[in-house]
Amino acid sequence: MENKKHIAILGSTGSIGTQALDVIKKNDRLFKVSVLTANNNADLLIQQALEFEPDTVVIANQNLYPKVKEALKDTYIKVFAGEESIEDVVTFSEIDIVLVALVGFSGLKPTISAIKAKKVIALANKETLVVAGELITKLAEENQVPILPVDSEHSAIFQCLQGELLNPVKRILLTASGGAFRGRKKEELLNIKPQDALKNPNWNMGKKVTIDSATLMNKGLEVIEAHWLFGVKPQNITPVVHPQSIIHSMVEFEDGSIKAQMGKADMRIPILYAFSYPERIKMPELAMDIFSIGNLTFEKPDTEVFPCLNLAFNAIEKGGNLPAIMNAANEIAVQKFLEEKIAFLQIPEIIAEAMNSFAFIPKPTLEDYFSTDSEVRNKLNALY
Ligand code: MN3
Repeated sequence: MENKKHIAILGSTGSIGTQALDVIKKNDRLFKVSVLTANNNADLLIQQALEFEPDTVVIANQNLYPKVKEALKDTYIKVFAGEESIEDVVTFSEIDIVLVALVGFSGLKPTISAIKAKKVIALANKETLVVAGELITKLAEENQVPILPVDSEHSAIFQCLQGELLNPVKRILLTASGGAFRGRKKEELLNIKPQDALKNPNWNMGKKVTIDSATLMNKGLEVIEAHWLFGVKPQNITPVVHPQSIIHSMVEFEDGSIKAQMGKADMRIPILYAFSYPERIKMPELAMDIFSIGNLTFEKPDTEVFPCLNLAFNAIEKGGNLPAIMNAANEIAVQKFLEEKIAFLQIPEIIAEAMNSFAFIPKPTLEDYFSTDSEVRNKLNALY
């Protein structure tokens, strides 16, 4: 009877994590939660653990261990603490799929560990591929582990590519909502506050990715992500602003055909597809009424007002540790903007400055990625 897929959710209290739990709850004859991990939100982790009864939970913040341990003392749930524990628990034999829904660079080490343990990776953490895409894709190939994209655009591309194994891709049309400030002029962005930037018109997402959407860095990170996931050259990846967020991306083939994947702007669709792949599972609330959609429109991104997109193209074209420099600078700049220590328009300036000033390493090792990341963080944290 027991042939449910066992799922480890890294980052279960975040936006993707909670939506993944909703998918599992509504399809509990197919999926079972095996591991839950959280950084600081002990209360929600405890609540999720009591509801979903995983084998194991990890609280990354060690100070919160006693609280979680005490709350789960009458259960069989194993409780661990510390970031290193996440790397261990993803290797447990009962796990089939590891959903990496951690924020930022912190997703890298657990992803490497899960790939080495030959787990199917459902990847919601784009920064892992941005920083170390070459290393991760090579490692996944060596271990014959599939990386199933959970980012909505990449899930769309992945779906468009089904059945097209032998057909070369002419280009990827990567759609973008345009973020909170689409159509604005630079002068209008001078006094932006975090709460203005945190309003994405279509998607309900975490803070980091919502700010990244507003600067268009999210699309830049996704160009790099698509390059590594699908082996398409950056010059053949074209960002398209599609404000309705109904088409989640497109693939253009040599014969002039363009395939698109459409659906509600609901992250549970790519989450469900990654969990059920290659099958499709019924989930009635995800259905979209095609007659309720008005026009679908497409425009070119404004790279003058939003320079982050070009920074990302530069980073991936030069390669080496430059995407890692860009990513670390972006993570710090976004955090400083959220803390109201810098202005919105300083975000791309800080990233560009970091990309020009830190030492370029053409062929980085894994250690180089970590040292680049911490050097950039330390320097920028000291400056701002
Ligand atoms: Mn996306």
